[in-house]
Amino acid sequence: MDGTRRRFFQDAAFFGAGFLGLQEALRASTAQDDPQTARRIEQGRHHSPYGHPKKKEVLPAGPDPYLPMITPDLADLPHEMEGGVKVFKLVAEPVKRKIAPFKTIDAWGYNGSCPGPTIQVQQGERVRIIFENRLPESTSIHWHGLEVPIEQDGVPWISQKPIAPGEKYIYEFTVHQEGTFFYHSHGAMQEMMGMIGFFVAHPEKSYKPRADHDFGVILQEWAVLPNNTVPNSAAMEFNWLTFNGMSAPAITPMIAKLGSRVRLRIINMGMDHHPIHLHGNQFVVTGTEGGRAPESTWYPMNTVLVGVAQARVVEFDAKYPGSWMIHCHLPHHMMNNMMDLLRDRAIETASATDAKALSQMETLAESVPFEHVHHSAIAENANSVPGFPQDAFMEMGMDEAVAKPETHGLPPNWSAGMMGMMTLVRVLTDHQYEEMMQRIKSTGTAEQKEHAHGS
Ligand SMILES: [Cu+2]
Repeated sequence: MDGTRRRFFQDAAFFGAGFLGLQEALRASTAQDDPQTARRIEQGRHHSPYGHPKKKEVLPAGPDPYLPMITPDLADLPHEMEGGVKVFKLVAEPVKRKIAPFKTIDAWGYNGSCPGPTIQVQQGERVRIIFENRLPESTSIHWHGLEVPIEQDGVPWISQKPIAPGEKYIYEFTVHQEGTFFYHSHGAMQEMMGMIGFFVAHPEKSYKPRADHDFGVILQEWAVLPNNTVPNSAAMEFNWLTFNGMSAPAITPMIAKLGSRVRLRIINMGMDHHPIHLHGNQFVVTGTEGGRAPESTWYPMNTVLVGVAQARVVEFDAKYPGSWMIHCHLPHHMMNNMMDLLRDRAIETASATDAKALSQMETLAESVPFEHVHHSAIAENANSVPGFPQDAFMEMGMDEAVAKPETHGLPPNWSAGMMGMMTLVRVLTDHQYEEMMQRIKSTGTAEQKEHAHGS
């Protein structure tokens, strides 16, 4: 059946089923979409080998309720229902993003956010994205990993005309897959300006085992010259590395309950591959950018390489209380503003004394424009030790500047050990967890405050 005819039948199913409610409509749509489902329904009705089972066992049940994914430091894109279609409004525009307490960049993103807000749907749903381009140049949106008709693929000149500044464009398709997908501009330089967001399709039937927490992380890298705010989208070396558009220690920790099952979905839109490492726990990779992976492929690991354009979904049982670090393990991705630091060292130290290098590092560390920055101790003879300094002046504790409910109770100067692509999965006991949820509720999460501030 060609795309137009299929859509006609889907639309007919939706409009015809107006009074049946969304679930019925979804069932109808799924049956139209998926010949296997349709066959199953038929078999159930007429050819059951088990005689005459109860009705509810025969008819496919509606989609299972799903656990929404939380994207720390980012909002979800709201939607409205129109005749059984989930309608989203997405606006591409320049965005100011505060990636660290002392660094705001001029990125491009969606709906005032970079990365863009998270889209969450359920397998089988029909979605309409009313898109508006407020960028100074043409753009389009590609639905990465989703099997959509060619005219919805979002590639300029191939599947559609580029969307000019000020223009609107409507994308519409049925999501027949489950998994971790993303939306992004199909211009390479626009991608490197930050134009990406999550598109999560929750399964019609819950994954087994079920997860109790579901978190999403977008990996991005930025080249921003000192005293500049505009990323160099043509750069091959990066000095700012972010999870969901925030650099450690400003990234909001993920909060999990002791004994729960945690799912982390990680997607990468950049120039480098990132080995993401979790401390103190083994996980299994339960999915890729192509959807759920069969359980026979799961094996224990604690570092997963998330390549460019890939998604990796990992799950683990949170058996151990504590604040467990999760970070990219590329050494230069565990740093902030490394270009400034390395520029001084690489160029100057070759011809200068260690003392001069030391004073440069001190000047740089002191230039951080807020109070209560704590450094680790150094030895009295530090200057006489070949190789010094390495990390001494890169560790800058700034607990107060990055405090939020989710950081409550961390040890003093916790922020000194965190930079770049790095955050915590905080596994809390029942009591601590309830307390934390109360705290988040009463104070609001970082994302909510940011959003309220921005709008
Ligand atoms: Cu990395």
